[in-house]
Amino acid sequence: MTADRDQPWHKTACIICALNCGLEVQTEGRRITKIRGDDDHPVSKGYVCEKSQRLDYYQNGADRLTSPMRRRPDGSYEAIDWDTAIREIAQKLKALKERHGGESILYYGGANQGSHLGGTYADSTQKALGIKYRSNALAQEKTGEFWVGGKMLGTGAHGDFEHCEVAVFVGKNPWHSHGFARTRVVLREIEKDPNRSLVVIDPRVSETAAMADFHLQTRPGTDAWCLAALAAILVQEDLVAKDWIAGHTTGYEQIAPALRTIDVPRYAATCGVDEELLRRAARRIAAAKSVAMMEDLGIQMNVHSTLNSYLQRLVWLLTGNYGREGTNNAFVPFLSLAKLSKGEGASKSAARPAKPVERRSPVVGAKIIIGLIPCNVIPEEILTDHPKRYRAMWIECSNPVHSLADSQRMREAIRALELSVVVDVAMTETARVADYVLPASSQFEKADATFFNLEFPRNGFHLRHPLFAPLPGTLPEAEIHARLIEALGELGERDYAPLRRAARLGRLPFALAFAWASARNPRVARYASVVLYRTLGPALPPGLEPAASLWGVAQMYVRSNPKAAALAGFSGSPILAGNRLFDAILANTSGLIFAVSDYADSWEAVRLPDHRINLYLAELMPELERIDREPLPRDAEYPFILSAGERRGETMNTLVRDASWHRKGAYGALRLSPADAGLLGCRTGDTLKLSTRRGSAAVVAEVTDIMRPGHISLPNGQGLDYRSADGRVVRAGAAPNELTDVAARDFLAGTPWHKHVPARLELQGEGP
Ligand SMILES: Nc1nc2c(c(=O)[nH]1)N[C@H]1C(S)=C(S)[C@@H](COP(=O)(O)OP(=O)(O)OC[C@H]3O[C@@H](n4cnc5c(=O)[nH]c(N)nc54)[C@H](O)[C@@H]3O)O[C@H]1N2
Ligand SMILES: Nc1nc2c(c(=O)[nH]1)N[C@H]1C(S)=C(S)[C@@H](COP(=O)(O)OP(=O)(O)OC[C@H]3O[C@@H](n4cnc5c(=O)[nH]c(N)nc54)[C@H](O)[C@@H]3O)O[C@H]1N2
Ligand code: SF4
Ligand SMILES: [Mo]
Repeated sequence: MTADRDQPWHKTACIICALNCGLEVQTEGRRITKIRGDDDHPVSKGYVCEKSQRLDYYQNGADRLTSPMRRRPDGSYEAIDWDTAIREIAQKLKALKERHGGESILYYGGANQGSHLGGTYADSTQKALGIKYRSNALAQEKTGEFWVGGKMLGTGAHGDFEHCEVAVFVGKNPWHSHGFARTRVVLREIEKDPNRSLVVIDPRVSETAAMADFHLQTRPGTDAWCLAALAAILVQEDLVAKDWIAGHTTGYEQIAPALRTIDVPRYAATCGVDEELLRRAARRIAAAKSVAMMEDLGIQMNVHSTLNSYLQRLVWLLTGNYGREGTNNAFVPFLSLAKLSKGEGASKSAARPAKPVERRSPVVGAKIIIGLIPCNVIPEEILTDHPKRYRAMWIECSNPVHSLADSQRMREAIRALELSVVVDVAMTETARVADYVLPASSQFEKADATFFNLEFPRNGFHLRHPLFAPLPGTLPEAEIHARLIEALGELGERDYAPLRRAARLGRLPFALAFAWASARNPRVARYASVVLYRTLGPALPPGLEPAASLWGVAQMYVRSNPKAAALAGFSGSPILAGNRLFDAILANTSGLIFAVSDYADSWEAVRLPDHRINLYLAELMPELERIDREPLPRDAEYPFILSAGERRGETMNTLVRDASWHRKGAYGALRLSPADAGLLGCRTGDTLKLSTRRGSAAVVAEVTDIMRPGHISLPNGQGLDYRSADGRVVRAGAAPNELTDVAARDFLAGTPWHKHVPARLELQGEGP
């Protein structure tokens, strides 16, 4: 791709991972032809990784949908028009609600990497249908972490890797997966600086581990022993930050005895890390002026998931690494993902604190965390004759048949529903089992944004303007939800008319009219996002209509965070400040800073008595005691440990479906150690049969010494059934969740053990 000097550059952002780096792109027709980092983006500041170059494979995938589809009894699909689709779906949803209540409908969506505005509109649909149960991808990775963070800190916290003296990554390979601004630049800076250190806990020599000063190369699945040993060394060698603990925390007296009795040499042997290396790492962490620490799927999708999230936090909290530069800090969210997940986006009710009632899923009784049903129990909540089972699912911007554990059961579960609706841009694995498939405009064909805003002390938000008109036949989610709510008879012209007039007069008259209308008309307050879309939307520049819900988010934000908003330049009366913030969001095509805080604010964010951090989680003590007694179980018939779903330079969940964008090495290769390859008699390029208790797949071997013997690793998001331009369906690579099991999950959060799947290998064929 060569840049055309005469062509304009358009501002947008990358939608592949949660960082959403700012981009400038050139286009030709409906294609994105040239891509570079946007230096004006306030967070990414010009940074991009190589994956951003491949976005046109998403925009112009051959299996983009251009018409609503209805499933025929024989499993084939027929195109239908939008009016028919919306009318039939509304009728069926209404009938289900009347017969079984809104609790019989499960909403799934709202947590993908690039598109969250749709979620603000789905909020109105959920209210209209009385939906009570929701889930999304966060409930198969981050809910355990959210639960622990809530109990210990009463807030989320994000590591300040840019300024830390010591960076610690546990089950996280930021070189490929990213996770904080300008990731690779920051990693290289830490690597080069002799006064800073990098600690990585990973069984693989990942790209990040290869840069580390301390690589704790654990046996797969033994992080609980490794982290407990680190915490124990801190206590036993008297390395804890005593004054800080006394001044800022509670529960030390309860957790310290448990850590004091831990047999460090035995734990080191269990996790397979040299005891002296563990001790040196603990001492380095304790001696540092600042430590930033981050966990990810390597421990979250693993045995002891929630316990690991707890022990990981103990390491940085026992050493006093919170609420200062270079440590871990509470960021000010624009709209928190927890609120969006709970259906509290863009509506007035979000201003009220949530009631602290414990909720459970209706069939299995699984703990609901941040409003989400654990993904792993969804099939069990459907495939039953329990009267409270889910009978319908609305699935948006996600591909659960491919991305959730046990694809076979997920397919079966969706087929068992009385109604399933998928909103997607492509004919995905999930769409292929749904009753109705609604084609969405792509993320470059509508205004869109995410609420993955985790920066501190200056937090940024970026509204992306559309690059293209919607592909004919597609609609943005905002329009789909508005039409559905109107078809349900919940909103109409009578609700919109006064507000439309006010919107034409300006933001202040609109704000006053909206406040007046929502006080008098309960439908306006209830369905705020759709009302905003239908009334304020038309007064926005063409193409920005779906940004209308952000007016509500901006108003709520300045009310809940007046100080951070004022420091970012949005001060004064809340209505005016909210209006100014909204207008600034529309005008700043590279994004803007909406929150400025200082480190002391991290303490305000600790929503626990006296703003004290809690170091003792009684609920996890039985687990901590159990690891002291019980070794990790082994499955003799399936001797390998498979990590199903590694992030690589050529993976992007299932956003890009066309495998031909991949250029380097074998697509979908299974990585294994030279020692294991020797025993199997296999070389790179050979085909192996990979089996688990749930399924098997043929995979291409990649023999590499980055793997520990006994540990094998399959990439994430591959094995998609891609319909190419000539109509053929091609599958490249193996779909990881044909091999995983819903029952392998955390006792508390229900998070799956995808990084710890017992597996077997057999040589099937020799490579070229
Ligand atoms: N390129 C690319 N980047 C992405 C994505 C993508 O699809 N492609 N997806 C994004 C998403 S949705 C997410 S959630 C993040 C995930 O980001 P990460 O969690 O960093 O990604 P993974 O590669 O799944 O797992 C991280 C590491 O866990 C290690 N691991 C495996 N078993 C164990 C174990 O027993 N203990 C420990 N300590 N580590 C173990 C693996 O070797 C791997 O290096 O990435 C995001 N970024
Ligand atoms: N075994 C195993 N399974 C895993 C993982 C693993 O490591 N191992 N990782 C897990 C993790 S961390 C995550 S986050 C999940 C991700 O899994 P999902 O949450 O299911 O996300 P994606 O696979 O990215 O699917 C996004 C879908 O949105 C569609 N889409 C794209 N743009 C738009 C749009 O503008 N509108 C609409 N309506 N749809 C759109 C895409 O076509 C795609 O079907 O996968 C999980 N699954
Ligand atoms: S770091 Fe993530 S958002 Fe940024 S360019 Fe790479 S894939 Fe895209
Ligand atoms: Mo994820």
